[in-house]
Amino acid sequence: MKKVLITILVTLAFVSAATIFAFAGGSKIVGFSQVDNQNPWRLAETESIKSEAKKRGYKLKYSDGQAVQANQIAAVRDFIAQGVDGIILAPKTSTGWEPVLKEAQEAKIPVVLVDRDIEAPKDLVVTFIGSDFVLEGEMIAKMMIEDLGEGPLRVAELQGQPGADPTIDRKKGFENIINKYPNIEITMSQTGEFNRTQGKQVMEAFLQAAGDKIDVVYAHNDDMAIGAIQAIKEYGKNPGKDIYVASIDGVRDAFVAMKAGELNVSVECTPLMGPSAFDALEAAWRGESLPDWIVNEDGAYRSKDVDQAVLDSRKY
Ligand code: GYE
Repeated sequence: MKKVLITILVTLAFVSAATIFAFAGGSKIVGFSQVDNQNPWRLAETESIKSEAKKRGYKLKYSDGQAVQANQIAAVRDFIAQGVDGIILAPKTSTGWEPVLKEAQEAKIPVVLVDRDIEAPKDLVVTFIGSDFVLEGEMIAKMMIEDLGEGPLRVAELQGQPGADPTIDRKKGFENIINKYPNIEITMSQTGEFNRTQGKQVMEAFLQAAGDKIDVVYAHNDDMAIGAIQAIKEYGKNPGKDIYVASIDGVRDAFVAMKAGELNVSVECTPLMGPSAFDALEAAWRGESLPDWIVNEDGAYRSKDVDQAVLDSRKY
């Protein structure tokens, strides 16, 4: 009798555990198309989405687009063909997504955009989760002016990947502010593709062309700034002192560089998208609608504010 009772109880426990698991997402499959993994920011985002999928019991199909939009479109098509329950997309560029998003919509697969927005009808996606890049560019320009004054300042700009939403808007935001100051000028501007190696190469070329005529480096992300810092050192100048260096993301390496006085400012842009991305998909599965844009709030840091305790508190 006792044995029968124990068997029943054990069976019940298993059944309820399985039910809880199914509700927690055990039966759902989610596809994640990442742009690339060329810098620590992207690695942190990939990790955030992978670990959140695991935590919530979803099976994640992951694709690295290797910085090629066509690869990402092919990956999304593949997710649709496999009949996934939802898609998380970190789109490289802001245009060219409409056809594949229509295919997802026809297949009734919700798509959540993370970290970069696109130009497409809003009803094609559940929401866009990301930072205000115009504001980030404005914050950089304001901090620079507070620190250095109203000029004359010659700014060398390292742009992000061409056609990407943060590249377009970080430039726009910075220009919104400096355009009010006739003596502040972007004298050189080129893409460093959001990575350290190319950031360094472009900075080397800038220094070769006009080493003594650069007052500021504005890099659209920290990783390019870190490459530029290396180039400035090799050129024989002091980054952070001879040339003011400012960038965006707030990755750990940027905090190391700020602590060393080589990077003057970094504006935060969180890559920790996992929890909010899955919250959005779950809302879509429940039939709820979300705002077009879920804005991540970001902070800003100056070199003088960064000590070991601040560095240790960073999560990415
Ligand atoms: O700043 C950069 C990354 O899209 C906000 O892309 C993101 C940017 C981020 O590769 O480091």
